[in-house]
Amino acid sequence: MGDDYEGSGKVNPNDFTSDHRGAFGEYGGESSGLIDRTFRERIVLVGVTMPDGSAEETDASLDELALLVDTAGADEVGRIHQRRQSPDPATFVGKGKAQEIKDMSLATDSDTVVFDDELSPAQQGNLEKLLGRSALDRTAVILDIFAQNASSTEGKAQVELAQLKYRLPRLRSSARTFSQQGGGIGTRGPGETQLEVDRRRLVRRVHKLEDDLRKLAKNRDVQSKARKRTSNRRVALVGYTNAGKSSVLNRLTDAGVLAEDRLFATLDATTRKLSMPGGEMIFLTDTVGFVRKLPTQLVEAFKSTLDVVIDADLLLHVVDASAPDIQGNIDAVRRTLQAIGANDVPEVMVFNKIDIEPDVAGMQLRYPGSVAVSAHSGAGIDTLLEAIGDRLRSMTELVELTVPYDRGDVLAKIHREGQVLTEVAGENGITVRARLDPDSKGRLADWLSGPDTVPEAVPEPWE
Ligand SMILES: Nc1nc2c(ncn2[C@@H]2O[C@H](COP(=O)(O)OP(=O)(O)OP(=O)(O)O)[C@@H](O)[C@H]2O)c(=O)[nH]1
Ligand SMILES: [Mg+2]
Repeated sequence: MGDDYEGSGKVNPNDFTSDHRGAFGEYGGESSGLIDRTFRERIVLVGVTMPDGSAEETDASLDELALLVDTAGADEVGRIHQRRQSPDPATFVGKGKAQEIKDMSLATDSDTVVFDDELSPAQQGNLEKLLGRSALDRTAVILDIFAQNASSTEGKAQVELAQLKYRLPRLRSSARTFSQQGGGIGTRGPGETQLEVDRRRLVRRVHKLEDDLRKLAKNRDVQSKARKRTSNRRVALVGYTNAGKSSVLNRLTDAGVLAEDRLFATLDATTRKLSMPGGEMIFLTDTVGFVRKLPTQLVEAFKSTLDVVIDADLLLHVVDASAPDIQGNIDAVRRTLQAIGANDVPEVMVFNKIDIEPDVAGMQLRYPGSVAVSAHSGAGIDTLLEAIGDRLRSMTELVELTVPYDRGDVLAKIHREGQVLTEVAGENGITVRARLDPDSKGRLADWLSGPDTVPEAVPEPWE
């Protein structure tokens, strides 16, 4: 391949001043991303173990990176590992290691070297000079996959914003110092022409996207407020990418959302109503999957989408029981939940794909209250529904209220907001025993009678 953009039908990745805007990724042309590229790039992967990590962790992370690279449409042809006290400020790995990477790249005829950790713009520039080929990091690969998979207006804007924030500081160093490369992961960056003009254009674009996203988030906020008013509980599906979150949503609600054997198939949040066996309605939301070291630019850009997770009453943490490193995946998800501020939301662990891997007893022991299911066969789905109901109920209080006969509106409100267990007509009105969440209890405080919290362990005097 070469710099033959003219007549090749491709858009010149260095010409991002053109006016048309296809999908995002516009700045680099090739708007459809990597999967339909005309060749599969050959990639050497580089992992560095710092003192706070282990060689096994680096290996698991590199296995995941290989999957990400494959999803982005390229092949791993070699792998290099180094232990270091700290990253080299100039080249991330040591000079000797860099030479080793170059030798392996030549021996394997690789096009690109992908580092498992984020490279600074300077490191990236230096490495490209040293290696004579593209030097990318995990973040660039993940951004590229997101770029391919985004389909909604909001999803596209979020990914484009994350890409721009990643690219802006790298504008200078992404000006290629070698010319034999064209196309491929990460090359869809602006070239060296009119650098400052280009930078200003990109900054303007960042502001426009942030503005658009704010408006979209406002809209979402209105919808979510409307949902809050109904006081239906909100449950969010979270988990490692490809664990089966969308499949579980489909199994529970006939949502018909895309479920595919592909990393990051879902980028947009989809919410469906689910009617529980006890009759109450809940909102169930499917959202983007997580991986190790999810780029901060993406987490920030996807903030409004991830708000559904933070605001949820309960998380269903879906785990692929057939994955090679289950615990590593769980830890990666937990770390991301922590990063977005959702680590306090109660969680039910759901071990999925038990049709492939039925032996989950060990994991279930480690995670009390977890459920084993198969979204495909439907096994365990009833137990999952029960577990959701139980957990949600355990978060509500059993209270007693007395409502005068002329306040049918209050009675209706109790029915709407809580779960009514008994209604007894008395002298002063109707005495209702109901389960209410703390918000509803506050709104209905005027009508609380008797002990305002009924201890569940003591059935008297109502049972
Ligand atoms: N055998 C088996 N495969 C499953 C099961 N659940 C999901 N899968 C498959 O696993 C793959 C991923 O499923 P999705 O539902 O798309 O997973 P996801 O967690 O939504 O993935 P992302 O949105 O990409 O993060 C698909 O190929 C599904 O068909 C299951 O219970 N058993
Ligand atoms: Mg999905």
